[in-house]
Amino acid sequence: MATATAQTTSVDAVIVGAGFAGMYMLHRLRGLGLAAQVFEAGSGVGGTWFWNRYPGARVDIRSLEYSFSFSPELEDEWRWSERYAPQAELLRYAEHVADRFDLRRNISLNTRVTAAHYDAAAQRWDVRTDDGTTVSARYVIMATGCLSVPTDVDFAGIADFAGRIYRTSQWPHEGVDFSGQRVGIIGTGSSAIQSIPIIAAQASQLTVFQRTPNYSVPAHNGPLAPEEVADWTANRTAYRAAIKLTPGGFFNEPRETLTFDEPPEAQIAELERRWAIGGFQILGAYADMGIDPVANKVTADFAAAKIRALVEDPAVADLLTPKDYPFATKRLCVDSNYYATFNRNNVRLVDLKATPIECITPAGIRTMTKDSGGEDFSFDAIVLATGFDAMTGALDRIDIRGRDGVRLKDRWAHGPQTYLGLMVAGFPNLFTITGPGSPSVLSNMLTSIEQHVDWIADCLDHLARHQQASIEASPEAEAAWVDHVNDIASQTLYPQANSWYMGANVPGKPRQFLPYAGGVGVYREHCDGIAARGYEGFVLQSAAA
Ligand code: FAD
Ligand code: N01
Repeated sequence: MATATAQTTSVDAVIVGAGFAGMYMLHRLRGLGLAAQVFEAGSGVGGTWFWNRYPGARVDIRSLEYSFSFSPELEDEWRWSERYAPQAELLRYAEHVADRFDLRRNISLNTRVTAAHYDAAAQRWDVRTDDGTTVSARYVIMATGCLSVPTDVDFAGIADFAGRIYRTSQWPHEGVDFSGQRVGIIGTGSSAIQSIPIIAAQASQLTVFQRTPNYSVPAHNGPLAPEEVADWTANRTAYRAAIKLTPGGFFNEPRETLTFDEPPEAQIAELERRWAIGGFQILGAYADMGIDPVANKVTADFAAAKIRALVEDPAVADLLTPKDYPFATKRLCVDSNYYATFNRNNVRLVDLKATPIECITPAGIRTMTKDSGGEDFSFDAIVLATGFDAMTGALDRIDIRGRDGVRLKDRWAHGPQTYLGLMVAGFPNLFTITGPGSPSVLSNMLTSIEQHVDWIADCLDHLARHQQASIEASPEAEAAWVDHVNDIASQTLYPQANSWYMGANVPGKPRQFLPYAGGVGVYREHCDGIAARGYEGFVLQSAAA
């Protein structure tokens, strides 16, 4: 068995990324007696919660559920303060996990993996990092994150801006004080929707540049009630088991009821009830919300009425109301005071569909209209809340070459192809945690991360017990899974939105619905069944002579 120390050049497994996925993977591999080394580009663990420190950043799945379930001791000793924990607390939790399970001794921080090349004769991967290290590994596990690479936004003139530019996803660790400043924010996705109310309360002026409005539901966040904690603690085992079989990997009381099974007044009452609870409860209201456009419109109209009620200026309310895609087909946002923020007299909304950004000037942002000159805005600071090259971005940025030197990026030139979102044909012993083709970003990611890590760990254990040196998806199984993923997606309304789920936010990225929309519980059954049938659809090989 190889050993893993800072000087090691040969390990059983390299894990890329030290977010929740990479850390739990390391813990499981250690439990199997495997030597693993984690490389993390950031200077700390925690992934998403290390990088995204913008004001208002917090989870939008209940913290009790968005947390690891693999260790009862960890669950017993950790206390969440709020229903939806803020970023700083989530980062403390990630750091606690690293310390509690003594993970840091096998995590190299400030180290970016730049390449991974498969050596078919040796049945091993050669992994290279940006500090010149080369490591040979039997297995490579990509825990690189689905939302870890910001999109490249290259507004003309951006380098000439005289003020400060901040990205929500690379926020300064010391925080930013916007007091007395004129601030412009570009984007109205989840990151912007969380940060806008807080920046608005601090800044002298906030101008929000919106290209596409998003649907957002209230979080109704607050301190975690002792009775909620007591109930969770008493029933945790049953809750955790049930969560694994839900569609989204968390509880939102999903019903079988179809929208038009109920009269309009009952529909409104049900949607009101869920709006009052807050968060993703609304998604569980009707089973046909995600598949039937007419049914979906009932919820969309309900949400539009809420926006009209919350925003005093009808013209602003109208601009904030999505019109060209069904409800929740772009990632639903969960907010604290977002819509009411537009009632403040220091906040202005700019519609980029009518007046696109022409350039960034030394003083601020210039927009343009079709017929006449643009408007100049002056800012002390600009916030880019412009999103991520989701699901494939981090993998694309590593030079990954499988059998016969085939590059993963080329293999995926027309969109990612995977078997279960876990492996790619032609890339033996390379695993992707929450990869494209798995429920991933459509779910509570902690549920999906644990499921993938456990599946991979069990798979490696199986290989060891059966004296197998490699596992690889067969092209046929991969093609069938891709068909299945596409088939399920085509039965939903998701493809109707220009979303990052579809790769639509990155110019030139192939249009393909990236995650698996069949649900976490159904997906788990697929994975478990495939493993139980001797890793059906995978080719296992013993060590080469
Ligand atoms: P990440 O946390 O993204 O970690 C991946 C790590 O890999 C990063 O630290 C990155 O630096 C590192 N890395 C990438 N490439 C390389 C490389 N080449 N070399 C070395 N290191 C590399 N999900 C939910 O379920 N609920 C939520 O409420 C929720 N809120 C979110 C809020 C924000 C602001 C964002 C951005 C995402 C949110 N997500 C949420 C999704 C979130 O990404 C996951 O919940 C989860 O944290 C992902 O963990 P991970 O370990 O898979 O990836
Ligand atoms: O990114 P986004 P995000 N000019 O892609 C706009 C998770 N998350 O960081 O919609 C002008 O959603 C873009 O406009 P459009 C969650 O999964 C969760 O906010 O493409 N505008 C959009 O408005 C989420 O979905 C939480 O037309 C430009 C915005 O920028 C995912 O991370 C919090 C532009 C980007 O929105 C990503 O969220 C934060 C341009 N050139 C994140 N380019 C929770 O609440 C982009 N935009 C838990």
